[in-house]
Amino acid sequence: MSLSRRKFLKGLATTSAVSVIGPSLLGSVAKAAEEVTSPYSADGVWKVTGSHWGAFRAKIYNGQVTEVEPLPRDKYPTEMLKGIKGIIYSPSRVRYPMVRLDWLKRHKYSGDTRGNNRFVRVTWDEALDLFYKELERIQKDYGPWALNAGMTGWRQTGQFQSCTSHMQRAVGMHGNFTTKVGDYSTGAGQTILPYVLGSTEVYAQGTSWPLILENSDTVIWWANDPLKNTQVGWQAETHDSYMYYEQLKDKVAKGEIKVICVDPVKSKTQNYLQCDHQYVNPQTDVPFMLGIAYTLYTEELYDKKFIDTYALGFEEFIPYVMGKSQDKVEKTPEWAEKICGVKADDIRAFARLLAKGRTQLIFGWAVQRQQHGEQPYWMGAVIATMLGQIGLPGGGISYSHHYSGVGIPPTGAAGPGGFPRNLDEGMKPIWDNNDYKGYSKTMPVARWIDAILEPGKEINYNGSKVILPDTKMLVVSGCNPWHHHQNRNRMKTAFQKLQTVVTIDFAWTATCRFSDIVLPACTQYERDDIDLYGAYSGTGILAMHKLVDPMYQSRTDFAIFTDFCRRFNRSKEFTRGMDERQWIRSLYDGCKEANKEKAEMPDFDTFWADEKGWFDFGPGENYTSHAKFREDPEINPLGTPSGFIEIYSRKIAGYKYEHCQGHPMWFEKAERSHGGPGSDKFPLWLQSCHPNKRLHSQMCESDAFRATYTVQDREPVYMSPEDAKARGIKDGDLVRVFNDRGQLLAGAVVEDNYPPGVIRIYEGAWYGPLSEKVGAIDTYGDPNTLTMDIGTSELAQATSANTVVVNVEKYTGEVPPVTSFGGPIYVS
Ligand SMILES: Nc1nc2c(c(=O)[nH]1)N[C@H]1C(S)=C(S)[C@@H](COP(=O)(O)OP(=O)(O)OC[C@H]3O[C@@H](n4cnc5c(=O)[nH]c(N)nc54)[C@H](O)[C@@H]3O)O[C@H]1N2
Ligand SMILES: Nc1nc2c(c(=O)[nH]1)N[C@H]1C(S)=C(S)[C@@H](COP(=O)(O)OP(=O)(O)OC[C@H]3O[C@@H](n4cnc5c(=O)[nH]c(N)nc54)[C@H](O)[C@@H]3O)O[C@H]1N2
Ligand SMILES: [Mo]
Repeated sequence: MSLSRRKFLKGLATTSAVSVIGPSLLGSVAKAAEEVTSPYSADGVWKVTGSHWGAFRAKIYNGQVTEVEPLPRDKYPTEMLKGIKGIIYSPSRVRYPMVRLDWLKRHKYSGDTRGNNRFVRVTWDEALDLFYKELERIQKDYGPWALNAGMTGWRQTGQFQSCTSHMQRAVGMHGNFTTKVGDYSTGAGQTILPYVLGSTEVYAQGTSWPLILENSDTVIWWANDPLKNTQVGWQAETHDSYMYYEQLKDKVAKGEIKVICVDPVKSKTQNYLQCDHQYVNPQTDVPFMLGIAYTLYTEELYDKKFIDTYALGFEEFIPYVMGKSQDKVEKTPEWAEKICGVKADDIRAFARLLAKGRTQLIFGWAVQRQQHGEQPYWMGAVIATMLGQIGLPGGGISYSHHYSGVGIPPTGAAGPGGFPRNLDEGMKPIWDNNDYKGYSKTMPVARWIDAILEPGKEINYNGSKVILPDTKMLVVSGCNPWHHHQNRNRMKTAFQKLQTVVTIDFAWTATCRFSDIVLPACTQYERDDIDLYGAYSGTGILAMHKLVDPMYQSRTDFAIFTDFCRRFNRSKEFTRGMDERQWIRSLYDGCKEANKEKAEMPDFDTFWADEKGWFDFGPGENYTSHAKFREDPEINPLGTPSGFIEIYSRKIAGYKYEHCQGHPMWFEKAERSHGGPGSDKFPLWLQSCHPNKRLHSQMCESDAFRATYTVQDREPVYMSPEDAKARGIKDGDLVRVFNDRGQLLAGAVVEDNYPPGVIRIYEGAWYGPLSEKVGAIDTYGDPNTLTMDIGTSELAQATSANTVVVNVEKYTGEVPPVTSFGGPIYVS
């Protein structure tokens, strides 16, 4: 289709939208006049709602959100609230049910052109019928093993409108499907730590900030950027952590607490706290830590009594450190220096400092999102065990303080339940078939592309075998795999093999582009809901008021799947006979009942009508991690096989894996900068951290807000002055970033925060391929165009997104337009 035709059709879409707004405009003016009861303003209605970015109130005037501001309760709101309006009114909204042209014409044989973004608008009934027929065909011709509806992600907040649950319950009422274990966030960490500390740790409550501020002499932020990462939360974020960061900054300035950020990059947190920075070469934290362990051991700075009482396996581990086992290499600081780039004397000084006073170690998650990501986490636990402070306030180890308000004293209040993901007891799917033909029903989260490319392949996973299922069809809701998964060109090859892909979203992401049927959901700002205010703090219960009506032809996920279930007579079972308001009310009532000992929550109607917008559970109480275990390890054992901290795991050793053995070890990476494998050809390490001004790919579609950080309309690539100069690149230049897996255009931002050999492109940048062909350049700057798609090890098989090297050059070719935004090409 020619560009002019596309423009013409887009023009039509706008005109019809205007004509729809026309008459209703009058209505909403009249309505607005009646509804002006709010003390906040006389010329519009203010409503409270929530989001991953926090709770806020929005002004609605003439049926449009005109202003967004944080709740007065939120003393440290994130700048990202400025991007909210742009999500609702994004030109990249999914407006109508759409079906890919070639799929309509050639059906399951049309995979070769998947991604060409040419779509036909259909009615809701047509789209849902096609979707239903495809599920029928897949269950009939193949079986549950051929359907993957198991992916999850950062769906918007709200306990009732949890879109992935709506999709999985509805699709599950029709038939069974394959799904995943683990997640991209902490796949390696949550798999290794139960063997070592007895729980996943990564999602555990952490020692409360007041205790850390009072008791710690030293705080180590290890691979961690909380100033950046606690701007968002899994549930509406209170941002109370920032009050404690402020106090920490104050104590750093007064010399009362020493804070060190261990990171190749000077992070936002380090810049804010004005604290010490310990540079380490990327992906080499384990050698650094082995050098620390060597020092603690040889200088007898470790806590023998603690190890004897609380841990097992030190005897098996120490010979490795001393060069008496395995590789016969002594892990001296001099040995470590050559790999991790930290001077041997500095390693010794670091170790001595850790042992000197009360030390709180706090790990972030990016360091386990790399090949052998299990090892730095295990090794961190070993160091903490040697220091002997686990279970003390302000001491020991945490793997979660950068996440969702962990460390704010929790109230212990129960949040509202959610819409059920699974079938109710006794319900059976229409296709009641559990025969997976020998394929595994679940697979490690990041191995689903392997399954498409190599069906039937047997892989090791956490002590068992997984046989990758032969996937023919995908259903995607509440996640964006064409942002979250690694290696785009490999994904393209895999997607050509798929017969049908169905996506439900409100934003026309790259996942929509690579789908066959796309259904328009509405945003959370177009529906009612309730949420816990503060995921880990349990600060309150938040009313999420619908701000505006669903735009275009979008619907709530609940409405979409209620209608969908009508196709096979299951809509009553799906909804349990309740409408949206009844569901929200019942979740609220359940929450009120669960908290009755704790607080007197008002009835639902009072709660919903309250202008304040949320119910307050009051202040929380301080909590210390692992304190009970320390108090009495016999009565309160850890969840490890022995009940003790396992420095050596007999169970893991028994798996006989090459890349995860009986105790933590250093393994060289498949790709590593600073002299590591691949660096002769591609000398720069690409880290794809979590964005400072987005939640993954969410809000990238918010045009005006995106413009506050793009460079020549592209995603920024941050790099050191040295690397830029060596390549003749200046701040603001358009550059090409590439390796053997792919290439992308990005805009150079030159910053002192980056050391030579390290560049950053934030994950979640919308993939914008110049064409659907394998190898086509990405016009916007999605780092997963370049990343490697391999498992961390046989243990966790998690993502290794941060194991990748690349090169950068100034771009001098013809500049293509950015193709990521603006939705599909409409074809009639
Ligand atoms: N290179 C690299 N890759 C990474 C990471 C990394 O560090 N580096 N990090 C990984 C991590 S930790 C994570 S958690 C993942 C995140 O990966 P995802 O969770 O897949 O990322 P999001 O961008 O949050 O995608 C959510 C999608 O759901 C849609 N959505 C939201 N709410 C609703 C709703 O109510 N209804 C419907 N129908 N759709 C909705 C949004 O529009 C969006 O397209 O990315 C992973 N990928
Ligand atoms: N603003 C914002 N906040 C978020 C999110 C978001 O998308 N936006 N996503 C949320 C989600 S889903 C998750 S999983 C968490 C992610 O939380 P994390 O995974 O902890 O966060 P990242 O931003 O990827 O990386 C944190 C730091 O790790 C450092 N780092 C990377 N590799 C190494 C290494 O090899 N060694 C050392 N020492 N340091 C290293 C980086 O330089 C960076 O400063 O964040 C959550 N918070
Ligand atoms: Mo994550």
